[in-house]
Amino acid sequence: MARSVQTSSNFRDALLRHLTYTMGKDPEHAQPFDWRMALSHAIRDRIVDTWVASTRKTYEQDGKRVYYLSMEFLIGRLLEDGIFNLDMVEEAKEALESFGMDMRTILDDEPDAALGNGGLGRLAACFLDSLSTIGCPAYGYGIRYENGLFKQSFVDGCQVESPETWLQEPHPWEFERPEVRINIGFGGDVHFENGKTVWRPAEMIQAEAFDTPIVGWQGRWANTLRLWAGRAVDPFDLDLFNSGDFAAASEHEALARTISRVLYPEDSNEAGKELRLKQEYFFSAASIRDILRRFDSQHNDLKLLPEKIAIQLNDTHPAIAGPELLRILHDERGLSFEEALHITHHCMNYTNHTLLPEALERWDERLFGRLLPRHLDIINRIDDAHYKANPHRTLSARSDGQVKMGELSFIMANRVNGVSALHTDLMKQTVFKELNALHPDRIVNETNGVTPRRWLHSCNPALSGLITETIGEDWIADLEQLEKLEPSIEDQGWLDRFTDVKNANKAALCDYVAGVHGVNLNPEAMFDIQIKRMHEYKRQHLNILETIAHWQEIRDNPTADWVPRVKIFAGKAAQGYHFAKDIIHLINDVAKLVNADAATRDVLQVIFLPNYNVSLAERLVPAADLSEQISTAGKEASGTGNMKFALNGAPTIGTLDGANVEIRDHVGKENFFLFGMLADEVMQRRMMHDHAQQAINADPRLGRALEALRDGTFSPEDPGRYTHIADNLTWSDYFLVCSDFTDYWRAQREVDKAYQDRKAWAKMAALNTARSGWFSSDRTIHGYMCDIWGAKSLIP
Ligand code: DL6
Repeated sequence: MARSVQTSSNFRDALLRHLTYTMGKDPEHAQPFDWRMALSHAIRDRIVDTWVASTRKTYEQDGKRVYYLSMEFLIGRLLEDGIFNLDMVEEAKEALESFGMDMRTILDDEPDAALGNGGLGRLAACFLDSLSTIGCPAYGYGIRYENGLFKQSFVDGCQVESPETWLQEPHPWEFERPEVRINIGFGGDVHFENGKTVWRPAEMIQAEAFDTPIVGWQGRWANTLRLWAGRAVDPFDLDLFNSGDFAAASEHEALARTISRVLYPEDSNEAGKELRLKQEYFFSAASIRDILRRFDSQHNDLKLLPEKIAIQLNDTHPAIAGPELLRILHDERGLSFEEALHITHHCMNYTNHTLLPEALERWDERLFGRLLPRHLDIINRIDDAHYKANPHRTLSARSDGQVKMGELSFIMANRVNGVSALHTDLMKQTVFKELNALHPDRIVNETNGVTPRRWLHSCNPALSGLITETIGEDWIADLEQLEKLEPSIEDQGWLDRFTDVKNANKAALCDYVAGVHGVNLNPEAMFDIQIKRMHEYKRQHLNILETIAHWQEIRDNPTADWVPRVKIFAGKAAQGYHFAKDIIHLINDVAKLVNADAATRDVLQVIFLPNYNVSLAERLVPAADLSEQISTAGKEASGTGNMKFALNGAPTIGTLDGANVEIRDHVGKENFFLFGMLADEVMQRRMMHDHAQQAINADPRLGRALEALRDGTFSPEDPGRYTHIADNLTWSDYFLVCSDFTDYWRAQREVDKAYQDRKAWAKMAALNTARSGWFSSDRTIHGYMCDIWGAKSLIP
């Protein structure tokens, strides 16, 4: 006790010191921003102590280091995460309160680091947390996007994009490393000189490192996230400036900075495509140089590389890292091509995150050759070597005038993994069928997971508290201990407390929505939530179509015993994906009409919350009653939102797709609302030319809902607005919305029925929590360490 008072007063001093000397403010006049910065610095100091000790230990022990290369790290806010991981919630709160400040207000002042699109980027962030918690020496490498993913707002129900400005204020978590600047070349030509191949790039951009420490649970270990920013080699042309051409004088700097300006620039035009490829090479090449520099500081035999480093390619975006490492080993370090290939192969591993053909990267070889001429030669030689060993031309990484990054990654990698059991099986049967036949041991499965620190302990403190009170706190770093909750679930008193937590979380969400968006949600209703990127395969349109049919049915019979529901959506559509943007518009139009309908609004509300990001998910996940995971079977590689909801006590309504399959196996089929075709049935159904019309003819509810899209019910001011959506679903319907509609409707009515028995529902929800322990990213990372990297924890 005495120690905690002591620590607490030390922390108060540290907070005041940073407010005074780092921020230069008197507590009397300090603003929430100043307090946030002071608190961040005080917390950061503690993290840095761990960070320095971890780095020192990594050098001393010279264990294997893991390098996670990812175009995205969707880390969100870091202050709350740091406070929770250091177990300093009470100290921080007390210290702030002693100055009359409210911790929630301070935490909410932090902008989200929106350095990712969705699941792939958030997975990378969960992995960083788990790597540090486990104590595996690791570095995340990515891009320090100045503007990240766009900010989404709605004007008349339509998505409008504007730049995200998370770096407008000082970012307290990063350390600029001006001494780590690496020149990255583009274009130019390749020469053969004095028996050596030399690439002379035409353009150079400098990559400057910014480091963020990532601390694990209880501050026992901290790894580094190193993000690269684009800088000009010659930032300023004094001659041009003196001649009066001020804009041209700084042009180099402006152009160099565009490389790290936004995530996934619009690539529907040539300039956008080129910038994207440049981004990929920029961060991959800088990372490889940095990895080699660190290796060289401790070793002088390149043959040791595979023993000392493991590189993980998060999707194909960093695939060029393979040819780059090979190029340096061969062209610059003098190894034979075969030896360089052998070493590179044993360092590289590749995670596939999608089977969608349009998401598998392919580059026009003219563009590729123009930007990376030497790499194109090297890819040809990799292909030749692979062909020599396995004479099958179809497996080529370069064919039909394209460079195929999926095939290249597979050929280069020692291990290739899928992200759920079903996805890994489908990968073997489809995209990598022939390559898998040639290399049958290369593909392994590592089902995704989520960090329990952020996705339960910190985002749902009331549930975390109840769990800790019931089974102790070891579950936070050993999530499978949640199964110890099962006996308590039989106790009605405990179950009532579980339900009270959920109700309080729902009430908090209602307050937030009312305060920020001016909409009053019914806290007594079932909160039915679908939050994820907007995509046809995720089928937000199936959800809204069922909502329309449900609304029509309530209007037919308004006095029946309807189970009140609030349908909540959130998600961004890619800027050029017009159909997905039209679905957002439709949901907003449906919300407008339904929420204003006096006959139905007590039992049905619809809301689309703008600007979905990590912080919004942290509010929504603990408040959910029902989790919508309704993708066309075979299309969602894994999903991770599905795991967050189950962990926080929201049963799933879902298809047998991605990790839903494993979630259902774990939570029990009686605690999961299954519907829809299976992946192989989907393939068969698509062969029927009239699958959609057959489904429409068989289900009058579906026909009526589609008719409401056609007759302008939801857009009287522009009656034709949604005709194309109805037509698409009637005449094409690639994602089989119509074919799955009837079964989805059935499953939704089963949900209604189950929700009416509130005790049984509470039990189902609590069992979802108790049985979701396997979905911790700690379990996933242990899998990678053991099956793929051969890396060890350095925490004793
Ligand atoms: O593995 C993380 C995450 C999966 O959970 C999602 O199912 C999957 O869609 C996503 N993949 C991507 C890649 N591109 N696409 N589409 O984001 O990865």
